[in-house]
Amino acid sequence: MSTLESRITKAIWKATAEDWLEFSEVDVIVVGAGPAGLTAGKYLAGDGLKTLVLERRLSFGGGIGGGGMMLHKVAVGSGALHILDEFGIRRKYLPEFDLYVVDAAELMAKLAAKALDSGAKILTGVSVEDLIVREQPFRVEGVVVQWSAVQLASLHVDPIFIQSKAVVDATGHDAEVLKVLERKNPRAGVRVAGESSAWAEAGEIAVVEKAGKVVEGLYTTGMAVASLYQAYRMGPIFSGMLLSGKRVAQEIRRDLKGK
Ligand code: 48H
Repeated sequence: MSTLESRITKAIWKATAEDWLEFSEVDVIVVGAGPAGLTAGKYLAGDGLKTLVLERRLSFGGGIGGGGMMLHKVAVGSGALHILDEFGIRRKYLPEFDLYVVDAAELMAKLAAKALDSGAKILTGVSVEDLIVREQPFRVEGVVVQWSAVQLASLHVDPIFIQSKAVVDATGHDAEVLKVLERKNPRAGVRVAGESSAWAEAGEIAVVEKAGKVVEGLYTTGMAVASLYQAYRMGPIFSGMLLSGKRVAQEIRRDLKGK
């Protein structure tokens, strides 16, 4: 019998390889495990779409964990209460402000847990650095990925590929995937305008209304929407992020499943 040490190594290699073989071709890749990406992941997987969430960091939650200026609560408007219910997230209503507040830790943990329970696969420590594209018509057919650690070490290591029917830019303020599209594929005609200053009500509405398809095969949700369309920022209120994630999932379901 092999030693425990060698069995640990073999078990990890085998199960990891099985996952990468299974998830090297999926229906939807969500780039970024922040509030918008995790919400999208939950609804996409719940709709029966094979969904892979790729996250650069070794944790999920994106900007949730920082709360509002490091305070451990974030605000949520009443329009997203049904999503909090679907994820089992507790909240407190403050009538004097007509706002709900949730614990940042609970929001992060339960968004991720529900996405996983719905069947989404979340891989952390993986960065999306480029897109797979085709022409006539121009379309996106997957992503190019690298270990985040390799990027951080500035090592010259060639990345590998993951094929998908849809890619979602849920990378937040930086809109990293959309910027790759803009920089490397000018024929796609997409310009990332950069977000506007703060106007919470207008920003909350825009990130939901404008979430969706950007070019064939590429969609966006969350703060990346604000960056793309120069919409206003809203600060630490997360209803728009949750609703935006749900909205993009609905559009992808319609496009891929016809309903
Ligand atoms: C893999 C990547 C890559 C990459 C980034 O920033 P996020 O929380 O994004 P959203 O849109 O879900 O939520 C935005 C919200 O947190 C926020 O900042 C708000 C509401 N601001 C308002 C205001 O006024 O400031 O999450 C994005 C995630 C992060 O975890 C990144 O690490 C990850 O995406 N990520 N993952 N490959 N190339 N780029």
